[in-house]
Amino acid sequence: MSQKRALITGITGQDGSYLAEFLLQQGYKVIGMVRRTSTVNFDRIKHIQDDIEVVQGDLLDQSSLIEILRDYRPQEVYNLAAQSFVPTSWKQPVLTGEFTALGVTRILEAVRNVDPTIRFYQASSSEMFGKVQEVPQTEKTPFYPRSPYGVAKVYGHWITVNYRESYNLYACSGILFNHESPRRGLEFVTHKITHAVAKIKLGQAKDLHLGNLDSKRDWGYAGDYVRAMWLMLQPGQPDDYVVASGETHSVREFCELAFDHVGLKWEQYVVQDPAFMRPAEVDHLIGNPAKVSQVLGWKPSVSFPQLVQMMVDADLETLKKDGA
Ligand code: NAP
Ligand code: F7E
Repeated sequence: MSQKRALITGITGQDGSYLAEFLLQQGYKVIGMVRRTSTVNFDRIKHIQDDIEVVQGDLLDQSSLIEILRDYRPQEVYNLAAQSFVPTSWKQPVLTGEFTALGVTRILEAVRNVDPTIRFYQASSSEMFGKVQEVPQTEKTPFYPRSPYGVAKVYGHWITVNYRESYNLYACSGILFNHESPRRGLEFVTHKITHAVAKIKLGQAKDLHLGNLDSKRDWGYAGDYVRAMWLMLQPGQPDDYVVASGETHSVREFCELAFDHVGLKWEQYVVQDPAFMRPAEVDHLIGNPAKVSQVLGWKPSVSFPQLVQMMVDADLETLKKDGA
């Protein structure tokens, strides 16, 4: 049998790097789409760079998407590229809409025109639930997004469903709750906390400024969540799935565990800073992973405390190496 080919948009991001590793292990040829920048930013994929094919393209540029699909003929496309930081979506709402919303239509159009047998994964988000209408959230919970990012993701979700229903594409929307790792961008709250904990422990920082400590998230490990993306593209029929741990924890609890892990008390270091509060908040997310577990057999392998410890340990190690 010939080798399967998968295209990943957003391969330089957290999830793209884990998904690429996972697909290589499954024997795929992995094609990663990257946008042109004046300096390359391959930090997360440099260890697998020789094993993957990197191609230039941009979600803003329709013809680049069509050309990549024509040249590489993937059987699976994972659309992970997006402007993914929620606060930036208030500062750059139009750009966020272009990447995160309309970008999905551009790539779906490319799929439809070049090869409608391609199986398509859309990276949807629990941010679509926003001001939650139901607890816990399932595939049937109505959306109420609370940021331009959340609104853009709702568009991406529905255009994926619409192309499935209009053109019979094998298109799936994975509604993933927050997933983290040592490769998470430093601006997201989990990595911001673990990085600061490691710096404080090593005497390189004095405090940590955070916004809303009460907001609750359903946090999991990114390495587990990319497996769910692949599982969604394997069955006979496409469908949409919530992927979550089924547990919720506050930002305060995350701080407590992270500081505890290095023998410090979080209250002595964390400063609440209005600069990090959002114009509209998503207060309480908790997903119900029953469908993905029953239909696809997906289960997470890393618990919440293990995730926090993994991230703190990784930051300590990196900072020690950098200092040496
Ligand atoms: P991330 O680390 O921010 O990575 C985003 C990726 O998108 C980067 O590779 C970035 O490239 C690329 N990108 C941005 N704009 C692009 C454009 N116009 N054309 C081509 N590439 C572009 O995000 P992530 O955490 O891996 O998340 C992956 C996807 O899942 C995103 O769509 C995100 O919104 C969604 N999601 C994430 C979570 C989560 O908890 N992580 C949960 C639900 C959904 P550069 O390296 O050039 O910036
Ligand atoms: O915020 C609160 C903040 O930025 C989590 C993205 O991957 O997951 C992510 O979106 C919570 C929020 O992630 C700070 O107000 C407090 O309530 O880590 P975050 P997010 O907004 O949940 C979803 C599923 C995605 O799809 C997104 O792409 O933490 N918080 N203080 C803070 N957040 C940040 N960033 N920084 C703070 O100082």
